[in-house]
Amino acid sequence: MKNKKRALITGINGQDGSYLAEYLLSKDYEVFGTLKRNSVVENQTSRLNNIFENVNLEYADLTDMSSLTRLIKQVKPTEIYNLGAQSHVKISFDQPIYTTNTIVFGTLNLLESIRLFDTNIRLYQASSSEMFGNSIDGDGFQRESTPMYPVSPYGCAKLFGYNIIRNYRHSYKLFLSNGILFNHESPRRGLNFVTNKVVNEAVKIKLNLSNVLELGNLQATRDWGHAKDYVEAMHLILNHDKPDDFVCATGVSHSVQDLVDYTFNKLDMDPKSYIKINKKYLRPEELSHLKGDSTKIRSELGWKPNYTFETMLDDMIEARLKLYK
Ligand code: NAP
Ligand code: G4F
Repeated sequence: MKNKKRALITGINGQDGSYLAEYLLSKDYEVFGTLKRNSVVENQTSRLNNIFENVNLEYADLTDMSSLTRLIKQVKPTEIYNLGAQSHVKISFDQPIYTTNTIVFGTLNLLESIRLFDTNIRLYQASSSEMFGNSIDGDGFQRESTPMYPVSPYGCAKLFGYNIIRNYRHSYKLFLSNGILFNHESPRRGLNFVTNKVVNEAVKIKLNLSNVLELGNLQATRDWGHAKDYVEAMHLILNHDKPDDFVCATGVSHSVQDLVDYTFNKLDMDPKSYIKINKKYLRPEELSHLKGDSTKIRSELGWKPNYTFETMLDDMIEARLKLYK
């Protein structure tokens, strides 16, 4: 009998970690994942409710290399997906050192563990479109070749992660790949990211549970896709015949105002009566526009998204309505 592939996912209880775990189980993987110690254990694994009995959860922290080497020796993974991070851009301005520790030293701790203990492991690195900052090619897109000038502590840390992956790949001939993923959302998105914040508050207003939605910059645009589509890209990237870096995006961009308008209109409401701008949601430096060209992953790996901006939001609105009703 053929041995099952073993995947270790850092940040398995996050949005992407939970969808990726489901996807890999459907592909007959044995799935292991890291949990960070938290004083409140209730709800920590709520995104894993569907598969809780089928995954192996282990305490570890990306900032603690000993916990990672212990896991690598114990689990003997064939693939590692490094999804763990302090992933909120605005919070990275409030906690720049912690954010940097989780991303920069987290990635290095994993790389050193692989280099020292098992050089056959393949590693996927969760790189981000936030690394581009406000750099845009002449045709309005960002792609693999676009220069990267990040505008947040989170983006700067992710750029280090991206570069050190490439450096270790070339220096030590390891199978290390970056997915440069544009924003992706789902009903499991944290409520302090703008899509699920808008959806959640709009649904509450609809049900008379709230009467105001406070937001920051409505003009910023993002290339929003569905997390379910993006975890499939992660798996394709790591199962390619060579390690490489890929942009993953829908190629369609919308403003935060478009997001608000679509969500409120879907619920038969006029957003103008409820939206209030609160400066506390503005960032010290804003990344204004993101729109990704994912020609490379589409042509080389056959990836394409199934969800559009609208069907992604429909899924999120439906899930929230179901929850409150
Ligand atoms: P998420 O929901 O915030 O999940 C992040 C995960 O990382 C959580 O499980 C979190 O655990 C864990 N984590 C945080 N600090 C850690 C540490 N010190 N050690 C170990 N684990 C730690 O983020 P996501 O949306 O799933 O994103 C997954 C990855 O992709 C992140 O690296 C993110 O930066 C990157 N990314 C996301 C997007 C996007 O649009 N979603 C786009 C590009 C790149 P707790 O919940 O217990 O804190
Ligand atoms: O939903 P956001 O917080 O996502 P952001 O900053 O684009 O970061 C996400 O995508 C990155 C990929 O590009 C990931 F790497 C990162 O981990 C994360 O998943 O904000 C989106 C936009 C921003 O322009 C922000 O200024 O929405 C604007 N916005 C307006 N009002 C708001 C709000 N964002 C949040 N979170 N909350 C607001 O009230």
